[in-house]
Amino acid sequence: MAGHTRPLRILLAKLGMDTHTVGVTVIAHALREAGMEVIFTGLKQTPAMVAAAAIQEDVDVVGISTLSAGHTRSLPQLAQLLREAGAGDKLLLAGGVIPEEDRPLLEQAGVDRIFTMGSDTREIVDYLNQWWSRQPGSPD
Ligand code: B12
Repeated sequence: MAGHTRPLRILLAKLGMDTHTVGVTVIAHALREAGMEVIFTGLKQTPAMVAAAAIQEDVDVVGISTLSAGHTRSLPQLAQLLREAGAGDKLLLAGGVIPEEDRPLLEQAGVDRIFTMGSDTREIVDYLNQWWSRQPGSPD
Protein backbone atom coordinates (compact mmCIF):
# COMPACT_ATOMS: atom_id res chain seq x y z
CA MET A 1 0.00 0.00 0.00
CA ALA A 2 2.87 2.33 -0.83
CA GLY A 3 2.00 6.03 -0.82
CA HIS A 4 -0.93 5.59 1.56
CA THR A 5 -0.99 6.27 5.26
CA ARG A 6 -4.31 4.52 5.73
CA PRO A 7 -5.72 1.17 4.55
CA LEU A 8 -8.14 0.87 1.66
CA ARG A 9 -11.78 1.12 2.75
CA ILE A 10 -14.36 -1.04 1.01
CA LEU A 11 -18.12 -1.25 1.38
CA LEU A 12 -19.59 -4.70 0.67
CA ALA A 13 -23.30 -4.96 0.01
CA LYS A 14 -26.08 -7.21 -1.18
CA LEU A 15 -28.96 -5.80 -3.18
CA GLY A 16 -32.62 -6.75 -3.24
CA MET A 17 -33.92 -10.12 -2.05
CA ASP A 18 -30.65 -12.01 -2.61
CA THR A 19 -29.89 -13.88 0.62
CA HIS A 20 -26.77 -15.82 -0.51
CA THR A 21 -24.30 -14.78 2.19
CA VAL A 22 -21.37 -17.22 1.87
CA GLY A 23 -19.47 -15.43 -0.92
CA VAL A 24 -19.68 -11.98 0.65
CA THR A 25 -18.58 -13.42 4.01
CA VAL A 26 -15.58 -15.13 2.41
CA ILE A 27 -14.62 -11.90 0.63
CA ALA A 28 -15.05 -9.77 3.78
CA HIS A 29 -12.81 -12.15 5.73
CA ALA A 30 -10.11 -12.29 3.01
CA LEU A 31 -9.98 -8.50 2.62
CA ARG A 32 -9.82 -7.93 6.40
CA GLU A 33 -7.03 -10.50 6.66
CA ALA A 34 -5.21 -8.50 3.97
CA GLY A 35 -5.42 -5.37 6.14
CA MET A 36 -8.31 -3.60 4.41
CA GLU A 37 -11.15 -1.85 6.25
CA VAL A 38 -14.34 -3.68 5.38
CA ILE A 39 -17.85 -2.42 6.03
CA PHE A 40 -20.77 -4.75 5.26
CA THR A 41 -24.19 -3.16 4.80
CA GLY A 42 -26.09 -6.38 5.39
CA LEU A 43 -28.87 -7.74 3.20
CA LYS A 44 -31.83 -6.23 1.33
CA GLN A 45 -30.20 -2.99 0.26
CA THR A 46 -31.39 -0.76 -2.58
CA PRO A 47 -28.95 0.93 -4.97
CA ALA A 48 -29.83 4.26 -3.30
CA MET A 49 -29.05 2.87 0.17
CA VAL A 50 -25.70 1.52 -1.00
CA ALA A 51 -24.74 4.78 -2.75
CA ALA A 52 -25.64 6.76 0.38
CA ALA A 53 -23.67 4.40 2.64
CA ALA A 54 -20.64 4.53 0.31
CA ILE A 55 -20.60 8.31 0.53
CA GLN A 56 -21.31 8.49 4.26
CA GLU A 57 -18.61 5.92 5.03
CA ASP A 58 -16.21 7.60 2.58
CA VAL A 59 -15.07 4.29 1.11
CA ASP A 60 -12.65 3.89 -1.79
CA VAL A 61 -14.32 0.79 -3.21
CA VAL A 62 -17.88 -0.54 -3.42
CA GLY A 63 -18.27 -4.31 -3.85
CA ILE A 64 -21.58 -5.94 -4.66
CA SER A 65 -22.18 -9.66 -4.24
CA THR A 66 -25.02 -10.83 -6.47
CA LEU A 67 -26.25 -14.42 -6.87
CA SER A 68 -29.98 -14.07 -7.48
CA ALA A 69 -30.12 -12.12 -10.76
CA GLY A 70 -31.40 -8.53 -11.00
CA HIS A 71 -27.83 -7.24 -11.40
CA THR A 72 -28.38 -5.95 -14.96
CA ARG A 73 -30.80 -3.40 -13.50
CA SER A 74 -29.46 -2.74 -10.00
CA LEU A 75 -25.74 -2.38 -10.79
CA PRO A 76 -26.21 0.24 -13.55
CA GLN A 77 -28.56 2.10 -11.17
CA LEU A 78 -25.94 2.07 -8.44
CA ALA A 79 -23.18 3.24 -10.81
CA GLN A 80 -25.44 6.07 -12.02
CA LEU A 81 -26.34 7.13 -8.46
CA LEU A 82 -22.65 7.22 -7.49
CA ARG A 83 -21.82 9.37 -10.52
CA GLU A 84 -24.74 11.72 -9.81
CA ALA A 85 -23.48 12.15 -6.24
CA GLY A 86 -20.00 13.03 -7.50
CA ALA A 87 -18.64 9.68 -6.29
CA GLY A 88 -18.04 8.10 -9.69
CA ASP A 89 -14.33 7.77 -8.89
CA LYS A 90 -14.99 4.98 -6.40
CA LEU A 91 -13.97 1.57 -7.75
CA LEU A 92 -17.08 -0.55 -8.34
CA LEU A 93 -16.68 -4.34 -8.14
CA ALA A 94 -19.21 -7.11 -8.55
CA GLY A 95 -18.99 -10.80 -7.77
CA GLY A 96 -21.18 -13.88 -7.64
CA VAL A 97 -23.34 -15.50 -10.31
CA ILE A 98 -23.03 -13.18 -13.30
CA PRO A 99 -23.48 -14.75 -16.76
CA GLU A 100 -20.74 -14.00 -19.29
CA GLU A 101 -23.27 -12.29 -21.61
CA ASP A 102 -24.10 -9.69 -18.94
CA ARG A 103 -20.49 -8.47 -18.68
CA PRO A 104 -20.50 -5.93 -21.56
CA LEU A 105 -23.65 -4.20 -20.24
CA LEU A 106 -22.27 -4.03 -16.69
CA GLU A 107 -18.83 -2.84 -17.79
CA GLN A 108 -20.35 -0.15 -20.00
CA ALA A 109 -22.54 0.94 -17.09
CA GLY A 110 -19.47 1.51 -14.91
CA VAL A 111 -18.67 -1.76 -13.14
CA ASP A 112 -14.88 -1.82 -13.09
CA ARG A 113 -14.27 -5.51 -12.49
CA ILE A 114 -16.33 -8.70 -12.11
CA PHE A 115 -15.21 -11.77 -10.11
CA THR A 116 -17.46 -14.76 -10.61
CA MET A 117 -17.86 -18.16 -8.93
CA GLY A 118 -14.57 -19.86 -8.07
CA SER A 119 -12.50 -16.66 -8.08
CA ASP A 120 -9.41 -17.01 -5.91
CA THR A 121 -9.56 -14.53 -3.05
CA ARG A 122 -5.79 -13.92 -3.45
CA GLU A 123 -6.47 -12.67 -6.98
CA ILE A 124 -9.08 -10.24 -5.60
CA VAL A 125 -6.72 -9.02 -2.85
CA ASP A 126 -3.90 -8.55 -5.41
CA TYR A 127 -6.20 -6.66 -7.78
CA LEU A 128 -7.30 -4.30 -4.99
CA ASN A 129 -3.75 -3.77 -3.68
CA GLN A 130 -2.54 -2.94 -7.18
CA TRP A 131 -5.44 -0.54 -7.79
CA TRP A 132 -4.85 1.11 -4.39
CA SER A 133 -1.13 1.54 -5.06
CA ARG A 134 -1.99 3.45 -8.26
CA GLN A 135 -4.25 5.93 -6.40
CA PRO A 136 -2.81 9.23 -5.20
CA GLY A 137 -1.60 8.99 -1.58
CA SER A 138 -4.04 10.26 0.98
CA PRO A 139 -2.98 12.72 3.69
CA ASP A 140 -5.32 11.30 6.38
C1 B12 B 1 -25.66 -22.21 -1.08
C2 B12 B 1 -26.70 -21.77 -2.08
C3 B12 B 1 -27.94 -21.38 -1.58
C4 B12 B 1 -28.25 -21.28 -0.08
C5 B12 B 1 -27.66 -19.95 0.44
C6 B12 B 1 -27.25 -20.01 1.91
C7 B12 B 1 -26.54 -18.76 2.33
N1 B12 B 1 -26.81 -18.34 3.55
O1 B12 B 1 -25.76 -18.17 1.60
C8 B12 B 1 -29.81 -21.32 -0.09
C9 B12 B 1 -30.26 -22.77 0.02
C10 B12 B 1 -30.52 -20.51 1.00
C11 B12 B 1 -30.10 -20.81 -1.49
C12 B12 B 1 -31.32 -20.27 -1.86
C13 B12 B 1 -31.65 -19.94 -3.16
N2 B12 B 1 -30.90 -20.13 -4.24
CO1 B12 B 1 -29.06 -20.64 -4.18
N3 B12 B 1 -27.39 -21.37 -4.34
C14 B12 B 1 -26.43 -21.78 -3.49
C15 B12 B 1 -25.20 -22.34 -4.22
C16 B12 B 1 -25.33 -23.88 -4.22
C17 B12 B 1 -23.84 -21.96 -3.66
C18 B12 B 1 -23.62 -20.47 -3.41
C19 B12 B 1 -22.40 -20.30 -2.53
O2 B12 B 1 -22.51 -20.12 -1.31
N4 B12 B 1 -21.19 -20.42 -3.13
C20 B12 B 1 -19.90 -20.34 -2.41
C21 B12 B 1 -19.37 -18.90 -2.46
C22 B12 B 1 -18.00 -18.85 -1.77
O3 B12 B 1 -19.22 -18.55 -3.81
P1 B12 B 1 -19.76 -17.19 -4.43
O4 B12 B 1 -20.89 -16.64 -3.68
O5 B12 B 1 -19.91 -17.41 -5.90
O6 B12 B 1 -18.52 -16.19 -4.18
C23 B12 B 1 -17.30 -16.27 -4.89
C24 B12 B 1 -17.27 -15.41 -6.17
O7 B12 B 1 -18.50 -15.34 -6.82
C25 B12 B 1 -16.78 -14.09 -5.69
N5 B12 B 1 -17.70 -13.10 -5.11
C26 B12 B 1 -18.94 -13.24 -4.61
N6 B12 B 1 -19.39 -12.08 -4.15
C27 B12 B 1 -18.43 -11.17 -4.34
C28 B12 B 1 -18.38 -9.80 -4.06
C29 B12 B 1 -17.24 -9.08 -4.40
C30 B12 B 1 -17.16 -7.63 -4.07
C31 B12 B 1 -16.15 -9.74 -5.02
C32 B12 B 1 -14.93 -8.97 -5.37
C33 B12 B 1 -16.20 -11.09 -5.30
C34 B12 B 1 -17.34 -11.79 -4.96
O8 B12 B 1 -15.83 -14.45 -4.70
C35 B12 B 1 -16.26 -15.63 -4.01
C36 B12 B 1 -15.02 -16.49 -3.81
O9 B12 B 1 -14.63 -17.05 -5.03
C37 B12 B 1 -25.39 -21.72 -5.64
C38 B12 B 1 -24.81 -22.50 -6.80
C39 B12 B 1 -23.39 -22.11 -7.06
N7 B12 B 1 -22.62 -23.07 -7.42
O10 B12 B 1 -23.03 -20.92 -6.98
C40 B12 B 1 -26.91 -21.60 -5.72
C41 B12 B 1 -27.51 -20.51 -6.60
C42 B12 B 1 -26.76 -19.21 -6.44
N8 B12 B 1 -28.89 -20.37 -6.06
C43 B12 B 1 -29.76 -20.20 -6.96
C44 B12 B 1 -31.14 -20.06 -6.70
C45 B12 B 1 -32.06 -20.01 -7.93
C46 B12 B 1 -31.64 -19.99 -5.40
C47 B12 B 1 -33.11 -19.82 -4.97
C48 B12 B 1 -33.94 -18.84 -5.82
C49 B12 B 1 -33.72 -21.21 -4.93
C50 B12 B 1 -35.21 -21.23 -4.62
N9 B12 B 1 -35.99 -21.53 -5.65
O11 B12 B 1 -35.59 -20.96 -3.51
C51 B12 B 1 -32.95 -19.33 -3.52
C52 B12 B 1 -32.85 -17.79 -3.49
C53 B12 B 1 -32.71 -17.22 -2.13
C54 B12 B 1 -32.59 -15.72 -2.23
N10 B12 B 1 -33.66 -15.01 -1.89
O12 B12 B 1 -31.57 -15.21 -2.62
C55 B12 B 1 -29.16 -20.13 -8.36
C56 B12 B 1 -29.10 -18.68 -8.89
C57 B12 B 1 -29.39 -18.63 -10.39
C58 B12 B 1 -29.19 -17.26 -10.98
N11 B12 B 1 -28.67 -16.28 -10.33
O13 B12 B 1 -29.52 -17.10 -12.12
C59 B12 B 1 -27.79 -20.85 -8.14
C60 B12 B 1 -26.68 -20.37 -9.08
C61 B12 B 1 -28.07 -22.36 -8.32
C62 B12 B 1 -28.35 -22.72 -9.76
N12 B12 B 1 -27.39 -23.25 -10.50
O14 B12 B 1 -29.43 -22.53 -10.24
N13 B12 B 1 -29.06 -20.98 -2.28
